[in-house]
Amino acid sequence: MPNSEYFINLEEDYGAHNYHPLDVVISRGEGVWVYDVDGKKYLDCLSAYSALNQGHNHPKIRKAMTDQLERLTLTSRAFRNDKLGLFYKKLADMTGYEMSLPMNSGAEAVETAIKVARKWGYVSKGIKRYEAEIIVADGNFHGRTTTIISFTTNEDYKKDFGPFTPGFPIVEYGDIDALKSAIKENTAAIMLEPLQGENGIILPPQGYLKAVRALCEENNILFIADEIQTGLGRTGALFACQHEDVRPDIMVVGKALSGGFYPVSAVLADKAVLGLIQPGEHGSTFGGNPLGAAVGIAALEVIQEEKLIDNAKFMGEYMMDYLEEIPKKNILDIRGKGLLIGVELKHELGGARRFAETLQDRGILVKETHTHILRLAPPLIIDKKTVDWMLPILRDVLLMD
Ligand code: IF1
Repeated sequence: MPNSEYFINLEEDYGAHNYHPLDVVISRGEGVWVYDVDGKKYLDCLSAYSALNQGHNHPKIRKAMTDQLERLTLTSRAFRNDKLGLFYKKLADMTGYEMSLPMNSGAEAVETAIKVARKWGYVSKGIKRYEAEIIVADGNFHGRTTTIISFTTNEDYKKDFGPFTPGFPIVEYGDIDALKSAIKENTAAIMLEPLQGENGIILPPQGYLKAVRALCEENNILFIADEIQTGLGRTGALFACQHEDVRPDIMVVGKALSGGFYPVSAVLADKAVLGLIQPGEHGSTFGGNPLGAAVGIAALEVIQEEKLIDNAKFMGEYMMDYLEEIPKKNILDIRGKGLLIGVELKHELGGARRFAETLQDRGILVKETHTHILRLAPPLIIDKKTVDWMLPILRDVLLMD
């Protein structure tokens, strides 16, 4: 049996080096656990950046997928299929949005939301053609396409990849006055993450999302929420915006929409917005395919049937209470919502990677983000017994020299 080193070398020799992964070679996953090629077991505390809210290889989603695999995988949207309508209905029933538009990756869904908001700006709001702007936030992460990186504020993500797409003014995240000043007649939308994941689990000030919602109302602007990472239960609510009782006009979901089986994303909105899209204006070969639709329905059912939202809330609070009691030897800050928790280490320690590697040795997989922050985000199916196993190990490692 080839060992880890063999697979690592293959990746290094033949793959583009667009990542710097931990050197753990995983070959099997079940629930909250993964196993490497040597059979060592780890708790997955990243959950593929929230795509695995339902855990690895969930039996119900797997069954939906294999059943569908045996019948029909792809029709293209040139023909209809007997799963897509059911997926639309499930999304509408569960989220309260009247319509949806399915895509594959998260970035594609964000691109879709941008196109829909621009069209709404021209057709409904009467913005002069090709002058529509979408305001975004400093520190945003919405994906990797050329348009999306046009408005990232992280140089690594955009340097050398221009020319860029215009039309995205950037304002300070969490500053409502900055947003107010950026609004112009040609503002079609504001696009935000309700909690910035990649930027280091950054929560906006209390009341910010509500104020954004009100500002959008006053100025006839669409509120687009990117809940690709925060949505579908992760923060202890179906959508993180719901913590402030906010309903965005356009909701973007992905990742856990398939429970990690297959890329499935979607843009959700009411008819007044999504109804503007006409045949031929947008599409995707695989978007809305029956395999993805079957997987999506099952993934959403698991969130409901297993009460993953309640569990995320309960376990998240339980973890947070414990973590806050750990002496602040290495810890600068702990913040988060539900099961999306960031532990920021003191910057003089020289980075969180060393802590991630020690946790790997101790059987817990986490990933550092922005050098100093450890992101704790286990699958939402995690039970108290497992959390009680994990917490003392985290404590030990967070107290190391
Ligand atoms: C990578 C980060 C997380 C997202 C939000 C859209 C997308 C993402 C809020 C795009 C994707 C992923 C992408 C992945 C790592 C991961 C990530 F660190 F890069 F930022 F989760 F925090 N909106 N996030 O978080 O979705 O096209 O990837 O399906 O790029 O390495 P995608």
